[in-house]
Amino acid sequence: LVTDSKYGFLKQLGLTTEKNPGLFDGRWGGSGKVIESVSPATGKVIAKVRTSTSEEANNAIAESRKAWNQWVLLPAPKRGEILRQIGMELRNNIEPLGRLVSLEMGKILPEAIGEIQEFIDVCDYAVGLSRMLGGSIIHSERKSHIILEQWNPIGVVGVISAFNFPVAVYGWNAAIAMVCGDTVVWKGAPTTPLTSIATTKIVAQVLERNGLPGSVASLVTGGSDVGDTIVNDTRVPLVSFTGSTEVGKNVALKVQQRFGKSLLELGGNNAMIVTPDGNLDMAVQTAVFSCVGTTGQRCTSTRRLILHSRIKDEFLGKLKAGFKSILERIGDPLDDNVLYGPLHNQQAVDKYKQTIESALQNGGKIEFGGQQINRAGFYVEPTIISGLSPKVEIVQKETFAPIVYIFEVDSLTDAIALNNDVSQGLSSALFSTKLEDISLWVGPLGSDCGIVNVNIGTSGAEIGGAFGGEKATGGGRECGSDSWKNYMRRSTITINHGSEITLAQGLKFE
Ligand code: UN1
Repeated sequence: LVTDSKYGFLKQLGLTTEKNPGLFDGRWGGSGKVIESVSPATGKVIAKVRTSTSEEANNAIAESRKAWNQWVLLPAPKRGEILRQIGMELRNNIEPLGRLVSLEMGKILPEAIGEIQEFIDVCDYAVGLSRMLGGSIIHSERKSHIILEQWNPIGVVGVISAFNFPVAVYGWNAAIAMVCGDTVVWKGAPTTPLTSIATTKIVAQVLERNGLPGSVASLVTGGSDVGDTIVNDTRVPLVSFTGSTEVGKNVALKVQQRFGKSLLELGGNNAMIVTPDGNLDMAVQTAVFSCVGTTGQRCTSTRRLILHSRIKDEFLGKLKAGFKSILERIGDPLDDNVLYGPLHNQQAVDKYKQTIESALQNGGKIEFGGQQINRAGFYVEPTIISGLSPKVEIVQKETFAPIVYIFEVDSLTDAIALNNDVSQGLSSALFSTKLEDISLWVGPLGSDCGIVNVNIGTSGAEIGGAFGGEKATGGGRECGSDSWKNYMRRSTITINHGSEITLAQGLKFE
């Protein structure tokens, strides 16, 4: 672990210079291979972490299942009280944990802090939910019968999350799963192991202080072999996976093979439509954040801008000015005043470059950016590309980088058709103040995405709504609304409180 005095927050989070075990199953350990955590801002190693073997992951599932026997018996409001304490502990650690996310993932500090806030918000949500996990009572067709619906905890939930939101996505899943009476085995991204360790320490400490097994929130670290252990294990009835469509599809198929359930948050290819009736300045301001915020590495980042021909030139001019102002705010994501940090790793830089090259080969015009930035770490310029056919491969697929494609249309119907003409269906946004436009956009012939915004960008969702998308995004919904139902199993209960047996459908069997 780096010992630079600038990184004092690592010690505050209980990370030591001695050993950094990446396995927690009630005890810290791990005997898998050692991986390096690299700072995206410098390209230098921050720490070495020992991963878990598949066998150890297997054992973590067993420990988590054992812990379930105790956890599931706590009444839901008591589980809510534990989530309240986790939320408090996160509040106490918001600054150091935010700094760690910024150091290890590479997003700017305010966004990293925002991500911890997202976990805190979902803890608060879970506290409320703990007294509202209601079922329904249904009228029976039979005399002296009653039908009830009870939602029961499902068991061990496997959470496999990505590097770009190394705390929040775990938080959404863990807080809701735990309040529903499930235990969790988490595999974070192999490139953000310190964040996973520090977050698990915070959660486990609260559990243990309350006399509960820390393995209610277990952690495994490693590559796809460790992930596969979770995916293939029948003791894990639900696997929540966040990552690429390609990997997610395999996860879904494997989980389905054993009749498990999967909750998928896969790729997005999010578009923002700007009409002549939208507020152009608001649209530009939000487009800058949606395109280049988190250096274009949110699943919800804007990848396509669909502009009405009447405002296209004006919008593009203003957007370029916005991007230009970002260039002056590039720097170390931990430093004040920086708005734009590096990509996560070299692989991301390579993909960025390949995409730019392919854009040029396909007749695209670079309106802004397009180059790697000459400094240490993984920095690239925020980029605007026009002149591509919407059908070309790079436009159809998600590149996790700050690249946005411009398209021009003459009507909202054409814009909606373009919006929907990709395989993914996560987020979408419309800028308009016309009631007809907005109604069309949010209705059956409008956006086919899970997130359908009006006069805000494609990214930056709150936790209160259900988060997720359709089509190749995987169909999962996490966080707010009734997403909790994914983490429980439904029991349909018919009770006969009379003194005769009657059959449904009026059937006589005598
Ligand atoms: C993700 O990129 O995986 O809506 C999640 C947003 C954030 C979450 C993004 N609240 O942009």
